[in-house]
Amino acid sequence: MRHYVGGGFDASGVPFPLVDPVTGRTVGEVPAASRELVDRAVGAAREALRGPWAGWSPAERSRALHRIADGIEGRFEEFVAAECADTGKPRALAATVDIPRAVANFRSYADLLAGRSERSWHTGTPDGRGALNYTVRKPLGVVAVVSPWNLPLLLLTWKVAPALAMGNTVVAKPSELTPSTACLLAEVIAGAELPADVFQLVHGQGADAAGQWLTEHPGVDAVAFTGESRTGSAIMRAAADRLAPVSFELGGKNAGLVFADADLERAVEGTLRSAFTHSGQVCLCTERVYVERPVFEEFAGALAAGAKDLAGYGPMISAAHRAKVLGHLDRAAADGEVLAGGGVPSFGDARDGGFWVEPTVLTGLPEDHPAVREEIFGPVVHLAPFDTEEEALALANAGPYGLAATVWTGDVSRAHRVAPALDVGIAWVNTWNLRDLRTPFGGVKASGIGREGGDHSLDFFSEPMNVCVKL
Ligand code: NAD
Ligand code: 6OD
Repeated sequence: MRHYVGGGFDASGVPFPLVDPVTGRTVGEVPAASRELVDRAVGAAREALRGPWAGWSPAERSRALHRIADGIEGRFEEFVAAECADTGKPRALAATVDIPRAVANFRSYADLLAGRSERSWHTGTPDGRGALNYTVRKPLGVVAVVSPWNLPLLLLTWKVAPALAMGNTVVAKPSELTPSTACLLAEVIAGAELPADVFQLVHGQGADAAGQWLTEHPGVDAVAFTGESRTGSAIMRAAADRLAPVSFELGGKNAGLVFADADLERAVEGTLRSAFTHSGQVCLCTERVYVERPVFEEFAGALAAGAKDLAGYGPMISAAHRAKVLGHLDRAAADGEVLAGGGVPSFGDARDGGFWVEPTVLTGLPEDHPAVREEIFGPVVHLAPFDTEEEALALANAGPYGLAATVWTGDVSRAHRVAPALDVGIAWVNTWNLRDLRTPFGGVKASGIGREGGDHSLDFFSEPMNVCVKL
């Protein structure tokens, strides 16, 4: 585990333990960057803005992103193994989602950049000769990318790729819980023939550590962050003094709406996926499902049976995170009904030392209960009945978050009526987490600021400038 600063690898700093969530055992050490190293990383990234990188054309940067994608593909199995080791997620998930999406992140921004154009306007003038206005896109400068532990490489590259695409330099700080694939990415970038210093990597914790030192650094021109809403507030305060732009993808408490006219089998299968993928540790996961009353019992029975049958799921990321999830489950069991799970699985092997929680289905809790209102970020879903479309919308739209929602219905008019009326950034109808990387991605309310994806990211990571030429 090494930092990558000034074009070189560096293992300096007080080490902190890296823990395997599957067994709870310490499996390695990660050096925590000192404030001085963070300073050096930002300084090197600033210096790189004045180097050859500034002269690279969009086509050259596009080719560089493809080379990084090639580099990840060339070490695919290493990336998969590292992501599984850090997160404990099933191999199938890392091999079909995390690592392929990291490759796709670089390729899609590379392609978008290569085909991008800016607008121009002919403007009338009193002398009849006119003027030409055109837009120039400039990089923002040094971008800090701070990322979480749940989809470590996917979410890091989701911001690093468009930031580099637009000619910025990057200082990345991955989650202290999952640093391994970021280290591999630094090795790939180091070998991808980009100018030295355009990418820097520092490891360490968040508050009063590398994360905070980086995001409050006066040499950082913009902050792209994915993580908890509370952390977003702290980072926004840190960025406010120097008015640095921020792009935030934050927490969620996503609702699913199941109407009686839905294909129930499909709705159950989709909800099992949306609630329990990566043991609920995906910001887009469904944690509340509202089911139209005539099909509530049937849906609840089928979902609970499906949850009990789930195999091949992974653990919570850490002991502290599991304690938070189990705290919710204890209160929920006392105040409502547990239809499936609710406890810690027993394996009779080394996994008993890990941070496991059973896939859990709850019902019978009031809407203001912490388990229904707060983000749990674990394998826990609460079911409640509704009677009308208006009530379903009111329930889904309540609460502080507004990231994503899923609607299950067989009525096409209802689908088009309900989906846009949801207070979220992303609504899926009869599917979940189907992604087209060109579409706007992000949340409303406490779930984020700004949109990423496609041109939205390329716009955020650049400053448009108008040039007006009198003809
Ligand atoms: P977190 O906010 O605890 O940490 C995220 C990153 O921020 C880590 O790298 C951490 O070290 C750093 N950090 C923490 N405190 C900081 C500070 N004061 N200053 C600067 N950096 C700091 O989040 P997490 O626990 O790693 O991830 C889970 C959370 O992320 C959940 O709330 C989840 O919903 C959210 N999330 C949202 C999205 C989305 O797209 N909306 C995607 C993934 C995760
Ligand atoms: O799919 C994406 O682009 C994305 N940002 C997913 C976020 C998932 C959250 O855990």
